[in-house]
Amino acid sequence: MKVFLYIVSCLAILVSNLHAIENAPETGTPLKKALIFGVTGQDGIYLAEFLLDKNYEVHGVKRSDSKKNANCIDMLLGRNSDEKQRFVVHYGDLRDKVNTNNLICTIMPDEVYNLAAQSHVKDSFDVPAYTIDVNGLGVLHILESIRMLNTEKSIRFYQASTSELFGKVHEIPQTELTPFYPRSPYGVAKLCAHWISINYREAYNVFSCNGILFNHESPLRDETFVTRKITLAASRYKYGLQDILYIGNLNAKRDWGYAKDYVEVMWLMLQQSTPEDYVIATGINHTVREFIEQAYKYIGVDIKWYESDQNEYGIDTKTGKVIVAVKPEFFRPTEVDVVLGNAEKARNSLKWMPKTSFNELLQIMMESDLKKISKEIER
Ligand code: NAP
Ligand code: F7E
Repeated sequence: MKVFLYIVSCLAILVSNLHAIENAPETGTPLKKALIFGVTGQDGIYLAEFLLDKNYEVHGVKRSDSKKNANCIDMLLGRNSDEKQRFVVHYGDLRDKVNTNNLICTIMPDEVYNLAAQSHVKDSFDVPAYTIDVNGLGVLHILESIRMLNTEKSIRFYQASTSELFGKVHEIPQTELTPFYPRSPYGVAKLCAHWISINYREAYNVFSCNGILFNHESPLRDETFVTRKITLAASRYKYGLQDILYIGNLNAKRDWGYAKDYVEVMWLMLQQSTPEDYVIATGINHTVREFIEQAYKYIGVDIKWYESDQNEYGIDTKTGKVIVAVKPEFFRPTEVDVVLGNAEKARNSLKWMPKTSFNELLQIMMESDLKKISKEIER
């Protein structure tokens, strides 16, 4: 009986401790340490912010010459107080395995998020070897460090996989079981990363998860990606700073979500009892043409399209002037024509769903860029 009571009281303490951990205040001693490769990127900034809000100690790796999102990095550093260094920036490059190993060895994080990549699909055709070096081999360097340091049990690993793996799609919509057919050096490099992450999970029990994320955008999206290129062009048009938006394939279809919604699910994957791969998407897709029409509609401009393919152009129905024109230089040697994700597994297992609709995303991006351009004019 005594033994039974002892076990019951131990269990009660354990359960109350677990409850305390789950409901731990958002301030106080940090619960966990995260290491983010690619902290200066769109997702890196949002993820760092998200984890700091969860009271993590966040270590971000940036390349020494990176100027990307410098104001956001400063803002995150501003959250440090004298007593608490909860956001720390380290210099690094995924191509340097000594650097990667040293970072993991000295920080000894609980969670590693690999968001670092040469992430421009079109650029990857110009720098294929570099892209494979960073996006493929770079991931191996992280996994090998985790293994060599015998930290398979203590470190959980997130790999930024991508809908670009589906490329020339075998089925619509795409799930975790859809076969891959990448269409660019970027996609091929990410396929290597995807499989090496699965291989280290199966061979060495590394807790590694691939998040197969479909396109996600925000005001922090780099200006060379199509959504941001469009919201900036429409905003400049409104203020008379840009006449024509030169664009590539108008008919490509993407499943666009909001980056802030997507970083939450990266974290959720690493909180599960088993490491798995998940498709993350909204389940709705739009053409580049639709994105342009909606962005210009936001500033009160309707577009009428003329001609087709590489000669296509759009005019402002009020003024009759050309405001969009297709330029062959923005086309890719091989294109991913259409992607559409089915995130049912994430919905059922992680209880995750995107919160932001396509129209809300467009509004967030347009508002931000209109503000940015009007401020630039004031200066
Ligand atoms: P991003 O804005 O282009 O950020 C990429 C990050 O990687 C930057 O911090 C960049 O640092 C860093 N980086 C580049 N080369 C590096 C190297 N050699 N060593 C270390 N760091 C390096 O990309 P994102 O949109 O945030 O995407 C995050 C990750 O998700 C990427 O891996 C991307 O491929 C993947 N992904 C993105 C999407 C999407 O729609 N956004 C969808 C699926 C998957 P610098 O500041 O030095 O350039
Ligand atoms: O292109 C077409 C282009 O460069 C979207 C990365 O985050 O998401 C991103 O890759 C579509 C393509 O993104 C222009 O041909 C037309 O069909 O914005 P994007 P992406 O290639 O889909 C995936 C999931 C990732 O993993 C990547 O890291 O738009 N398009 N005209 C254009 N694209 C660009 N960039 N510029 C144009 O002028």
